[in-house]
Amino acid sequence: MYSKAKHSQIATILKRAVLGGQLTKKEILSLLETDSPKDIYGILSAASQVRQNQFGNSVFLYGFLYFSTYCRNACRFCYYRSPNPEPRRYRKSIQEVLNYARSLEASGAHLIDLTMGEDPKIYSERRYDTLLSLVSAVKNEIKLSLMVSPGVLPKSVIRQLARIGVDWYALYQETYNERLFRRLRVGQDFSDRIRAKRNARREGLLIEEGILVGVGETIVDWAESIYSMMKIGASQVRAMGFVPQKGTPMEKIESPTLLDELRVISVMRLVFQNKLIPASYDIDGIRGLQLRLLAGANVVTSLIPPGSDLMGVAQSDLDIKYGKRTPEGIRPYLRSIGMTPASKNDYLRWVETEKTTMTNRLVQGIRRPRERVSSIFSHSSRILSERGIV
Ligand code: SAM
Ligand code: MD0
Ligand code: SF4
Repeated sequence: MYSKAKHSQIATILKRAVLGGQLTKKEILSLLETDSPKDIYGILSAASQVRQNQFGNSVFLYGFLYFSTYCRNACRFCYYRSPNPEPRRYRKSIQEVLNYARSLEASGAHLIDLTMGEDPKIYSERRYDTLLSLVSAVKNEIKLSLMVSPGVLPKSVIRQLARIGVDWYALYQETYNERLFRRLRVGQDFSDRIRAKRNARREGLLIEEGILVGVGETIVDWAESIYSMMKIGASQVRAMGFVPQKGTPMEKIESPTLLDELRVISVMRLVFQNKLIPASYDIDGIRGLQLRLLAGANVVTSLIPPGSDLMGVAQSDLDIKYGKRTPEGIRPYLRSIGMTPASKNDYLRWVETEKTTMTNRLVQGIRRPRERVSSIFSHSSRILSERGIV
């Protein structure tokens, strides 16, 4: 039976969250656990209000360049797992990637997410030169923020990415339940994946963390994961509803309900008040954006250059051919739901402020030799002045 006491406890948590208060792990769990429609509605509204307070109606737009669809891994949920004969495998050249990146820049993206599978060709190189030269080439030519989503890289390569001037390292744990992790990411090491993110943080990169919803996790796992993503210092956090993929062992598993994904997104917004939360085009296409944004998301991700032969991840070919899945293509839709794309400077300013915040947190939280810390500082202030922000 649902008690009045429980309802008033949730109302108190929400009031505090809307005023910017921090939530404990227990409180996060209470919000996720409730199945009272009235409370769920309250949580979604509170999250919407926090998003509005922090970012207004403005939305950031991320271009997505999946430049190599080869992968040495066999994640059970993923279309691109190595044993799957279904996906079209390609590896784009630097010139091709530059053309796509120019097209995304012209279309109004704020960031370009350079993504690959753990491509065995690239992962067999001692210094990862193919990856580093591709990222450098994009950095030199494109004046947008860059995210790299390359899988688990050695520390030395992460350091090189930071030196090149990449802003973000995206690496999703999928779940902080280690047993479930091992079932999903077969043969991969839970701690190695965490360590790579810590290394990226120490090099001054921002990190994006994420969980999958609907892959056999429990509500307690959601709470643990959200709490752990906060502890690791993520600046962007996502919840991706699982989409079953042809040719994979999870082909017959159904997607979670949209409400489940929205519940996780909304609690993320209450916890990560001023951080970024994506609504991915890759899950439900354009129609899926509105509710995710209302639940607290403030970034639309997985926008792909018009007419390209690049692929998405969970929706590998949805809306790509006719250029609907582009920053330009979704602008009228965003306006129709009362949202507007942010300016380029708004985004760059957010990133640089966040870098300073995260660097300060690192300096306060970890005792490190002086030189390392000061090199992070000088790196961050150099970028700010290069971009004309300070
Ligand atoms: N290979 C790199 C890696 O795994 O970190 C980068 C690829 S990243 C784009 C792949 C992410 O997409 C996964 O971490 C997962 O969160 C998400 N994803 C993959 N398959 C999915 C599916 N079937 N449904 C929903 N999300 C999926
Ligand atoms: C997305 N398809 O944003 C992309 C991808 C990788 N950093 C992101 C999962 O939904
Ligand atoms: Fe490879 Fe990434 Fe897919 Fe796993 S999620 S199979 S690492 S592309």
